[in-house]
Amino acid sequence: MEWWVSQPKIELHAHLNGSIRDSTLLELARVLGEKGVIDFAGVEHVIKKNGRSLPECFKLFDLIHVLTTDHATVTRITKEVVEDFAAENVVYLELRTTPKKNESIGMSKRTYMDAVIKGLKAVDTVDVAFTPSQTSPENSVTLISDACKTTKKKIYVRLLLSIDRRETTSAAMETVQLALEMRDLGVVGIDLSGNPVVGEWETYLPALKFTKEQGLHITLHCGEVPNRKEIQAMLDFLPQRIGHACCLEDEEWEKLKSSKIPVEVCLTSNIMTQTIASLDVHHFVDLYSVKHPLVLCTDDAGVFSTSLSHEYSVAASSFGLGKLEMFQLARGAIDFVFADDSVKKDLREIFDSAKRKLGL
Ligand code: 6MZ
Repeated sequence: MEWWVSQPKIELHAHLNGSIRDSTLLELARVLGEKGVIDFAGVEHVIKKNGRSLPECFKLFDLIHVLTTDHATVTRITKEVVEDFAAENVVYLELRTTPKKNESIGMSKRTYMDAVIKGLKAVDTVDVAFTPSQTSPENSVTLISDACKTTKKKIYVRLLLSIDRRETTSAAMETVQLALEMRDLGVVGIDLSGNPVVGEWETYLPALKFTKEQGLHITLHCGEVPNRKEIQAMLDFLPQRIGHACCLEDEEWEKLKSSKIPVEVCLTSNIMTQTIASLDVHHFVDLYSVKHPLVLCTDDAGVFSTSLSHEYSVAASSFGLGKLEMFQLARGAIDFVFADDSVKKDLREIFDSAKRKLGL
């Protein structure tokens, strides 16, 4: 594990509320239990449980949202999640989250996101680099040129706003508008996620088309469950990346390969949710062997008790890959990040310097 921790890594598929430390979730649950809002004894075993089916995961997310959705907690979990990724040498993190509304506590999608940004600014063991703003420089936090001068561990963080599949067309559109408003604050794209058996592709399509027209990047959860019509429509839409791609049939498989759309592969998540029966039949093997662009990711490091270093370790041992091959896999992900070319250039330098230090 030490080796996989020491290697620089890029995380492109991490859901904020799925990446919370268990200890934090238990603490939050205990506090709400004491206030009589929830039954702590009833939820404690749900949080501690290891191994969950896909439907159980979405039930857990509903519970997590009860525990986390106030401004101060959103700020706290954002800070902790970024710190945890930085601590294991993730040098670039694209963190995704679903902006939430909760009128009873005065939360709008915008104030939810402001709380996320506050969490990023609160990270003190790392430098969080936002896109230097052309229009409002006061909004940019630690510019990368400043970060380079420090000796602290540096992590680039960019944000993706998620559309939940339970949302309506207008709610999805609101999220895209918000992403556009927050471009100068590190928001680089839109994700479509949520329970894959809920909702219809046509509902989100107008918002996703608008996203494309506006030049924001798009990644879609695609093929987490079998749904040929939707998978084909998603691939035809040509998003910049897709997540999972577990349940593709031959025809879609060929479409994916010829499209060269990079795939965010989440091994532990796929196995724990029983989306894929076992690692030896995981599509990583096929995609890797034909050099299809792919990146290893955690999905929900908290919910699945994993880390990105663990995902690298699992891939190396399960698929017989060596240290250099794994390093190259991580470095290759630079090409698919949604940040601009100057960030990509800096990441290449970070990886090349680490390669020398690691003796690869
Ligand atoms: C689909 C998932 C997911 O947005 O509240 N999410 N959507 N498939 C998955 N695979 C297991 N894991 C997480 O983070 C939690 C939300 O991310 C989505 C779900 O909508 C979940 O409610 P945020 O920060």
